[in-house]
Amino acid sequence: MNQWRVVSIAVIAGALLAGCERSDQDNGEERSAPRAAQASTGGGSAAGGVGGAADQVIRERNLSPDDVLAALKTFMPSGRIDEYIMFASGGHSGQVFAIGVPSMRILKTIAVFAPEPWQGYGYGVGEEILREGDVEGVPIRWGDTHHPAISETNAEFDGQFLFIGDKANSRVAVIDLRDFETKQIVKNPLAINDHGGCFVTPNTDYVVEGGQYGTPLGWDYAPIEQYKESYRGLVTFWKFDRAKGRIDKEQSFCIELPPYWQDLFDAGKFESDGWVFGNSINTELAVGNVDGKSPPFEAGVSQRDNDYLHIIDWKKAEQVFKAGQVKRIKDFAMIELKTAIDQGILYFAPEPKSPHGVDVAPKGEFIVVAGKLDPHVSVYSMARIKKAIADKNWTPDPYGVPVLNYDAVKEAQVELGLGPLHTQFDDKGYAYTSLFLDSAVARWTLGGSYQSLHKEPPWKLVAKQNVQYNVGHISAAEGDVASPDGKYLVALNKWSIDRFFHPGPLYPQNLQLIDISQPGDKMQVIYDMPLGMGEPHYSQMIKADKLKPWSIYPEIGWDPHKQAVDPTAPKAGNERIDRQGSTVTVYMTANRSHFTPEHVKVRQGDHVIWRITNIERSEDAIHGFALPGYNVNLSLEPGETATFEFVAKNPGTFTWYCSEFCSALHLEMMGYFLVEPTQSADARRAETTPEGAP
Ligand code: RUQ
Ligand code: CUA
Repeated sequence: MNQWRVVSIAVIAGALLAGCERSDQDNGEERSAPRAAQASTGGGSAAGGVGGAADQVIRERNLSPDDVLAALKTFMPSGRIDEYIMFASGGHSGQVFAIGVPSMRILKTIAVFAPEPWQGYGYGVGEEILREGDVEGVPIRWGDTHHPAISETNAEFDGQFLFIGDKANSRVAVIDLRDFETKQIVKNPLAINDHGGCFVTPNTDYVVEGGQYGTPLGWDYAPIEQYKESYRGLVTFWKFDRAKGRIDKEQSFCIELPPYWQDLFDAGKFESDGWVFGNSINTELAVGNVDGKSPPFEAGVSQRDNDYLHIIDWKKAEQVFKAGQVKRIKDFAMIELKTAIDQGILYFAPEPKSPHGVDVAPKGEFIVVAGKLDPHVSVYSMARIKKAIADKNWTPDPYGVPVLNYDAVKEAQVELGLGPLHTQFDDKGYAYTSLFLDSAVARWTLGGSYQSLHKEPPWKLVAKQNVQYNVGHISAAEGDVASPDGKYLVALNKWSIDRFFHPGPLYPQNLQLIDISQPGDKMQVIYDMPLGMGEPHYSQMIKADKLKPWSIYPEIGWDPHKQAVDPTAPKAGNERIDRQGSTVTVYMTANRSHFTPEHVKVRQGDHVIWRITNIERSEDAIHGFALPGYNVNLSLEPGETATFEFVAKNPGTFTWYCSEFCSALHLEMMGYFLVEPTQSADARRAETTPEGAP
């Protein structure tokens, strides 16, 4: 055993030497056989004479020095834990992924808006959470998860909660990071879909959900010809109750906005604390080609040279809401546009043509908006914004919103390349912006107090790193909080042509890990991670040791929905079956390797309430509970109790079993659910056979 360990370490050490020595001179070249030879250690190396073994692998696999270095930077020996955890939205999979960095190993899919059988979410339990997100009685069982937000304390990630928005249906979900499970879904009562959610204020007082396409508020009908008058934009402030771990709808409010298409949002901090910022498109109020003469959306929405950065004083808005100066729509508090203008809550600043992405710098003094159709990022200064407001240096837009003078609020414009979208920050005074059309990540310098952190002149492009391909968001290690770590950046690429074996015409996404630890023009792609499980849209990356997840639930009989012990949960010794009229309640426990009781007998038509507690206290001793014919599958983590109910509609002999391979006698972990018919088989068949059928 030991001998093998020594050898493998020596091989790696040899390869490291080979890779490190030559990686600089080979940066960015095409891979070739001669380079592979060059990358080798050249026979007996310093690494105890095993360089030859490394050489052989390097040659056989045709690896360049950069390849070897990348492998060494990302390889995680068995048993070692990743330094960062990245929470990536799952796009239209409706879920969230937890991914270890730098290994890029997927640790968990967190079921949020879509049922997930292996987590027992939506198959007997979890349905009450999914139902909270239904729209007017229509079950919605998917989501388009876009922007995850880790809870913050003093503008730093605190690792307690994760919020995720569903763009498709304008919903926000709360995930508790003690057990990595979804606890709540709230449906926005006014907006039918959104985009700029979720972003948290620096102490997670509010989870901000920015709108997207203009609609009549409250999902009402209005003809598209009345767009200007009847359609509106929106931003919602969901109040988060940290003690309860829930959004408090009663303490939440929204602000009516002109029917521009609000896009991304970010919360201010420190100098800009108390403010949120959102970019917008379609200040043209384009409605598509409704009349046979107007331009289609893609052209109509991009006609003007400027759209508006939305600058919102949420602390003032909170006071106005608390003073009751709101209108209620669908029993939800809304600050009307006129109130927002009169009370000095809402301001605009021009931003170049159809921008995208708004990101607040670590100390909160600068706000960066990317050009999308313009090769620049525009940097606004909070001090200048405050001065322009004090000086009333504005002209009103058609809805009466003050538009601040661009030159008065602009700090800098930095030319980066084609299709700038989203910006992240590091510890070296650099900002990073994704360039969708260039398929690159631009590194550029911040000015102001960040100037002392780097050698280059301020507000200048420093380097571009190519990525494969069409990058949307980027995510740096703690890259959008008060003290970013630098080190790693992940490019969330939309296209992966020529990178992987393609499993049919639906290609995986390509998440590329970039080493950003070295200053200047040294950046390196060190890992390509195919993800064939949805379209990760945005992610946040937190230091792993800030997370304090449970390994088992704190007590036996724990109800994860309440995050408290349920005193009525089944326990060892009190397992039983109670009958009251036609209601049968099962109190069951699960332990390696049996369910108690082993037989449950009911009559057809009985209402069955089935309760199960996993009474294990060992880490990872999970049991499943699969009940065929009734669409039930649970995942019971150590200590967890779960309850599901159904009407035993169909008689028969059903064999339930444990669906998690828990022990040597896992196959024996089963039981019988016997539903005695109340009618003869012929009578039942007659009832269920459609008329006219043979
Ligand atoms: S924004 S298109 Cu995150 Cu780039 Cu949704
Ligand atoms: Cu319990 Cu398998």
